[in-house]
Amino acid sequence: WATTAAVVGLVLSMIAPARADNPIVQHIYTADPAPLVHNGRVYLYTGHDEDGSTWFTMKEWRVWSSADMVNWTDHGSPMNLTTFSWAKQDAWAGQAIERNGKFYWYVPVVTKATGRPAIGVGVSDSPTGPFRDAIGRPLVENGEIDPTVMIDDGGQAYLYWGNPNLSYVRLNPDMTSYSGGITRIPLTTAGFGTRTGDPNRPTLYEEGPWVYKRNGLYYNVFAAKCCSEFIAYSTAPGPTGPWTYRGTVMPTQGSSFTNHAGIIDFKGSSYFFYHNGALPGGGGFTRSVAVERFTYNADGTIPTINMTTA
Ligand code: FUB
Repeated sequence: WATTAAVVGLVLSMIAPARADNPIVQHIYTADPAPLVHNGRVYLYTGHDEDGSTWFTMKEWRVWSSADMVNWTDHGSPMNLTTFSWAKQDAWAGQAIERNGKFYWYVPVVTKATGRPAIGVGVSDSPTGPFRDAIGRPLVENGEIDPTVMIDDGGQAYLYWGNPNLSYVRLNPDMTSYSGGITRIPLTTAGFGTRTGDPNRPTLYEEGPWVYKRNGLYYNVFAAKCCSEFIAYSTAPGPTGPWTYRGTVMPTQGSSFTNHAGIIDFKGSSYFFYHNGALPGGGGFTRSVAVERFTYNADGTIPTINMTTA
């Protein structure tokens, strides 16, 4: 099915924008959504699960865009493992951001040198690429995954990441280097909820942080408690905490044992991106990106959001 669908999807993408229902992309498997609003469009950065995968078989990242959250344009794969000469495998979950007309895409990959994950950064003059390796080496080498990036009001940029820890650095204005050391955020139960049954992981925090600021409040939305992940969140008065656990955003649903969040405001609405196993043949290693529109509660808390397809 997937091969036939891929051909149909490719033809469709050449003659018309892709269609609108969940999953957003219906001709290939996609994972780890990272939306970016720029110049009246949403650019959606994803991973690509290969057909028939029985593990996370991911060699490239993909870009899609939309002006209306209904019709999506396929921009192909402007960055893959060969973009980073030092990368060996695992094109996993990243996030892109714009600064001074350039687009920086932070991604985790396993390195040839260490066999462990590191975080690289691609750069492009366009949100749709092509992206090149910005510095020719890993930006952060600490064996962890899932970077998320945010530029605070004063212009200070922060790069966060992590599984099993949660860490950050202060990026320099060039977005490709950082000052000071790596700070590890204390994973307290007050900050990240209480997990039972795993003495090595006392809090719910698992991976996939998505950090942003909205109406003066800092949000950290993350994948909780592998391995039937749900999406939970914490808030803080500042970009470095202290974090307070706020509860579940999206309960465990569907056939993917991971989930991964991305949140934006766009043209007057708020959108929650995630992934599941909703396509035929879908599951934990053949995932699909989807989106739900939602409304924040009056106090800024996030309501429970359910998958419309799972
Ligand atoms: O897609 C590979 C990994 O699965 C990601 O890095 C995690 O966030 C989880 O979604």
